[in-house]
Amino acid sequence: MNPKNLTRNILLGMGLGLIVGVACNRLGTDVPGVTFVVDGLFPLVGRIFVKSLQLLVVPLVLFSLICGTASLNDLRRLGRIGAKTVAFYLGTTALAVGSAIVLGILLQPGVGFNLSYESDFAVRSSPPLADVILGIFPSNPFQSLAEGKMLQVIVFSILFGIAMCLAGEAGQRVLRVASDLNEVVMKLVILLMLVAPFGVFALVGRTFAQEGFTAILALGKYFFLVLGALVLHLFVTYGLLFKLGTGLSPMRLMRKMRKVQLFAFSTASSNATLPLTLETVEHQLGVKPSVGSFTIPLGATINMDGTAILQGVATVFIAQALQIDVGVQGYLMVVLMSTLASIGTAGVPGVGLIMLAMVFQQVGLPVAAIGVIYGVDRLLDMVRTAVNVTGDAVVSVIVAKSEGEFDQTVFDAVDET
Ligand code: DAS
Repeated sequence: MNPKNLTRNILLGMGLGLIVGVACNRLGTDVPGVTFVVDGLFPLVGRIFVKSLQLLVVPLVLFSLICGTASLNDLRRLGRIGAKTVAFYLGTTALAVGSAIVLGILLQPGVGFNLSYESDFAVRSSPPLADVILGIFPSNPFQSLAEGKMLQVIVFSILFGIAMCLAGEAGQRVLRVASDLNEVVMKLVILLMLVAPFGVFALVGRTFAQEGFTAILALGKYFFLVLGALVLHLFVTYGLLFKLGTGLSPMRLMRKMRKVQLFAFSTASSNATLPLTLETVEHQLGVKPSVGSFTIPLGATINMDGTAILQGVATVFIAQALQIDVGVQGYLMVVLMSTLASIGTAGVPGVGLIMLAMVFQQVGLPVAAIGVIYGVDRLLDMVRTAVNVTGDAVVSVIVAKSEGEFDQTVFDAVDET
């Protein structure tokens, strides 16, 4: 499968999904066939597609991270790469939520919004922060793998890779097997991309069939402020960070990341997009597996700048709509909570609202008020997931280049369309 066509095919799937979805929304369920498409075809094809992607995530992270850690063969270097990566991830997340709060305070999206939140919105109980941090450490690696607990899989893979470095010839034999397995799993990713356009068609179609455009109009200021903040972070913050951090062209990065962003937009899941993000970062951006195999899985789990922007704007919006003065201390708590909450939550659809519940609980805002913004969240989730995966790629290139684990000829190669 030629990756050159992937972007075009995904765009085609998205475009068709948009047209059919809006048509179904306009026609309504009285028209024969609309119910079958909206409640049958779309969810079935969409779920099969996302499940098949999620199928790959655990083996891909396990083998790529074991190989990446073992190939570094230098514990000090691994520690340095880890420290740089986590610092960049948490730093950009804090910057994202902070800038979103400032924008919200300046533009006041919630002032005059007569908020009534008798909603049936029931947030799934979000784990207390201590449990989130504790949950990072696996007690049974096979259970972590079976349950797809990504941070536990990451911790286990790194520890296993380090042990392989210390195991001499035995470790080298395991490394050869793990490398071969990793190669096979990467081929599975390419195979799966063949059906991407169909999955994308169903996912986008269902979103627009269910939400249409009406919900957006009611929450216009909030919706477009989040959208604006996401676009600013994507092109200004990441553009500046990438240029200053690598001296390379941010536009070339964006062009090469386009299909990953479209994929993330369609699936609204960083985890589901992980196989494509890893393949693109290593084979088109020039990041060596020794770094990419670590930064990308970690980023899909702990780096969610787009989601942090939602936390910032939503907190200001709801506080303004309820005439509640959160205060400077309260907003600083929002920055801290949003940054820490992103550590323990996997990159799956809707996780942003679960994290928002954690933030609201911490700053004393009524969690039920989240129900007001629930109606337009799916579309915003799609956009912020595209921002999340772009942030992972930006930091990966910066860290790889700073460690000499970067192949500029790959980055400079002709852009895949
Ligand atoms: N859908 C999440 C992700 O996969 C982002 C979010 O819910 O905010 O990154």
